[in-house]
This record gives sequence, C-alpha cells and structure tokens, in this order.
Amino acid sequence: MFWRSILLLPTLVSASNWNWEQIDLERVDFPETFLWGTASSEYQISGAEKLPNCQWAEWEKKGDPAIKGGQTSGSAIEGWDRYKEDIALLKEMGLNSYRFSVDWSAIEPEEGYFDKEAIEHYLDVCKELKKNNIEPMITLHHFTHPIWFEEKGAFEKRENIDYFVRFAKFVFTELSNDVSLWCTMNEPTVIALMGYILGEFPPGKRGIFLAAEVLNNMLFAHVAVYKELKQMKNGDASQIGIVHSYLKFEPYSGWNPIEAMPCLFFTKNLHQTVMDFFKTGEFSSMFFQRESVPEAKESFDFFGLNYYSRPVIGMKFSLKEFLGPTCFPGEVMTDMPYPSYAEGFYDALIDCGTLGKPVYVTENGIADEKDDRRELFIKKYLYALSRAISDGVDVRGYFYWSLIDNFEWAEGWSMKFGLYECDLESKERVLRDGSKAYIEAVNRHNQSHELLEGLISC
Ligand code: GCO
Repeated sequence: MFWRSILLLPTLVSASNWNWEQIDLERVDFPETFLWGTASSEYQISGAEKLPNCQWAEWEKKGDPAIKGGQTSGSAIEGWDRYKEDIALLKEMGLNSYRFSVDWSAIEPEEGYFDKEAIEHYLDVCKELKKNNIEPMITLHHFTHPIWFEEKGAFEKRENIDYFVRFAKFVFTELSNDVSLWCTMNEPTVIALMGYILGEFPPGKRGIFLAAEVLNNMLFAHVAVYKELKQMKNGDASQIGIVHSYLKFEPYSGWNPIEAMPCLFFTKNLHQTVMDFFKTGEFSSMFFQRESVPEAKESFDFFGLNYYSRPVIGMKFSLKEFLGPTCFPGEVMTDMPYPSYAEGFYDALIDCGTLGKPVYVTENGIADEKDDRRELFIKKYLYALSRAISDGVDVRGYFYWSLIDNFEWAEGWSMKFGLYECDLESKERVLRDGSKAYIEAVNRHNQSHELLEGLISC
C-alpha cells in the first residue's frame, strides 16, 4: 500500500503553470443561469457571545496558543443581528446567492432541546434572502457543533452520527420550503487535520489513526444525512451535496524526499481519500482503514469545491523550523501560508468535473490585509473558472469567501478575507477597493444576459 502510494506521487502533486502575459483576463464567459454569491459560517460572523453552547466557544477559553495571541471572537461582526444589512450589501453588489451555516449549537443547545427562536431566526434569514431574489445555500455542519455533542466524542464515534442526522432532519423540515441548496458538511478533511493531527482546532488531539477514523465517520455521516433528507418532503426538489477542501500539497524541490513525503502523506490522506470515496465508494486511508460504502457514489447531487491554492512545502534550514510553507519563484504569497495559484483552481475544477455531478465553487477568496493582491487574484481565478467551464465542467455557481472579514478560527482576526472590511468597534462595513473586480465581473455578466434577454424578447 505504502509503495503504491509513492508511485502515485507524480499524479498527486502534478501542477500546471500558464503564461499570464499572453492571457486576456477580460475574456471570460459564464452560463446564463449562474449563481454568484459569497459564503460565510455562523460562528465566524456571530462569535462566542451569540453561540455560547458551541464547542468553539469553549475552545477559545484556552487563549494563546489555541487562538493566535489569545484573541477572541466576541460578538464577531454581529452577523446574527445584522443579517438584513448584510443581505442589502449582497443585493447592492448584484449577487444572487448566499451560502451560510445553520449553527447546530444554536438550534439544539442541549441534547434533545430544539430552540424555536433560533430556527425562526433562520427562517427569517431565508425569507429576507428570497425577498431580495437571493438563493440561499445552507451548510449543516461548518466546523462547529454543540458542547454536549463534543463531550460525547463527536465524530470520533460512529454511533454519534444519529445525533447529526436528527439535527439535519429537523432543520430540513423547517427550512426546505424556502431552501433548495444544501451542504451537509464543510471540509471534513480540515477537521481531521486541524482537530486530530495538528491539534489546532477542537478537540486539539494528535493522532493520525483517530484522524482517519473521524474522516471516515464524517463521510459516512454525510451519506446517512443525504439518504435521509432525500426521502423527506422537498427531498427530491433539493440539491444536496458535500463541501470538500481541495488541497494538494507540493514539495518545493520536486523529488527531495524530506519535502515530498509529507506532501504525499497529506495529499493522499486529506484529499485523495475523499475524491476516491465519492468516485469509487471505497474509503481507504494510508493506515489500512478500509470501508466499502457503495452508496457514496450516488450520495451527492452536486460537489462543493473549496479552493484557495496549493500549499508548497520546503526545507527551511533554520533551528526554529525544519519544513515550512513557501512558494515558487515568481509566485505571490497571500497572507495565508500559501501563494495565489489560479492554475490549480482550473485543475481542481477539471478534476471535480470527473465526478460526474454539477460543481459549485462553495469557497474561494484571498486573505489580503493590504488589499494589494485581491483585484488580480479575483481576475485570475475568475478567468480560470471561465476556462474550466468552457472546457466542459458543469459549474453552477461561485461563492466568494467572504462577504465581510470574520473570525478565522485559530488565526483569530488576523486574516482579512472580506470583500468588506469591518471595524470591530463600530461594526461598520467598508468595501475594499480590490473587491470591485468581483462586483464588476458579476455586473458585466448580469448586464450581458439582460441585454441578451432584451434582444430575444424584441
Ligand atoms: C475553511 C473554512 C472557512 C475559512 C476559509 C478561509 O476553509 O477553513 O471553510 O471557514 O474561514 O476557508 O480560510
């Protein structure tokens, strides 16, 4: 198995590079009925004050180094209370969709107790979106869950999946009259990596066998939720999928085994395992965990792709750090430990297209506090998206991460992903200059189709 994985190395880390000098970034074209939106998650925009029963609220209490510099989420950007204001921003930008999460700890703060007010809040959010012709896309699990679920061992135990299924069914019953796009889980691999290998997310464990088991259980939970929701009222009319973080690690010096081995390890376990699960119905980790779940192949109506970049790993030759993130000559780093790499976005789209289902880009964006790379990032990534679509990938929508700066988990407030920045005192939202590239692209697309519709109806 191990040696077979080594032979896989070239396919796992193969990368392409385009000559951007010869590319006209304005030459983009998108399908007429395309969803343009932004994405967020409840904890990141509403914080521990609004969600005190969430396992992240507990985790934050650990301070530094659990969260950089001991920062806290507080009331974050008051996303819960300011939803009307933020939906007005989406509308003003010309967007027609919004991906957000329904926080489990708000809905079921105690085991078996479902909070009426919380579900009504989400119903109001959906109604407000619909009123503004903005299509809601709901994520049922975006890294957070109630403390009581964490105490039971969360997804470490297969039997706990039933709790998640029960929550999912409750939310679907209440909201599916107004919502037809559903994501069961956000990035199970990131939970496995951050929560169970690096120990930087709750529960802060470090065990690769356990990490693979958690991933296995989360994928299994996705299949279980999919099957249940599809049988419910509105199930057939809904599109239900999963969100995967497409993460291929690349060694800086190609075949240097010290760099290549960890890249192979992470790419195989945190990425390829998920792609294979949905392609073949087989779960297989490098640690000899195997499970056949044939229904997995038909357990999604769309595939949610989160793509930011591909991390490049190089030797550091310093006493402090032996291996670390870097980029290739000529590349531009984002504020996160990876470069801007639009070619990888194209490759990822082509790869996801081979799953045979429609693809939604459920997240893509850049952390850029100085706002000196955002504009070009947006233009290049939208070009890559348009090229993948014209090369045959059935992409139905694109959700920029994120509308407004928000609490970036263990990074705290240091990563500025927002199209809008937010003053954490006044909570005022201010549009960044670089974000205008997104608004312009969306409006150009909207106008050209309105024009076309006008001509057809003449
Ligand atoms: C993730 C999450 C988001 C992040 C975003 C920026 O990918 O970790 O889905 O919650 O905030 O991706 O890193």
